[in-house]
Amino acid sequence: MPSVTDLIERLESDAAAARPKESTPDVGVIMGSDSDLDTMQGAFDALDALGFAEQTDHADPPEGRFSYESYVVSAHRTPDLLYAYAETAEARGLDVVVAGAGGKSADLPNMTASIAFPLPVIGVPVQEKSVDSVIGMPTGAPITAVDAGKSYNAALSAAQILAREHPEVRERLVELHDERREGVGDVSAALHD
Ligand code: RP5
Repeated sequence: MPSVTDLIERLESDAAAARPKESTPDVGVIMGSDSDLDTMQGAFDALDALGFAEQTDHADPPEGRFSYESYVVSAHRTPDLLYAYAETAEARGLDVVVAGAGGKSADLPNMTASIAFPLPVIGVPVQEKSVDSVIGMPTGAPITAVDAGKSYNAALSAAQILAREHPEVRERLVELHDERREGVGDVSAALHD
């Protein structure tokens, strides 16, 4: 299992490698603790539904054009990892980061947005009590945020950013949207059966 120092070294060497965009992850999903995983699972579900592959080793990218990576990065337990993650995010090829944290000091999304600026960061408050922390950024330090727990929507928003440049992501987003729309019709029809 890699240590925090190993992870930092890997992030830095991936940034220095300047790999072609087709082989780097497009979306980064990070969370403050493994206890956030149940809430952040929605982000993975949305990215999977959109056809993004999980990339675990940047030197060995998965099949398919679009991928995401995931890390647990604690703003308080591993501030050095947070700094390395956010500072290398753009150079490692990411287009957008989805960052979730909970508790009253949910600093990970905000600090990631500050350090990775101008890369867009979408914050997910993991619980109700973390909403104020995640949306409470000062003027000039932007973050986009979803409501507490809405990591699925955060990943869709990340894909919407990518869709501006990639028609295939746009197409899949629209398909998924239509599937959900038809699902509402099916539920209504079932009421009358
Ligand atoms: C935050 O503290 C994490 O994002 C998590 O939501 C919360 C509690 O973390 P654990 O004590 O469960 O690791 O930083």
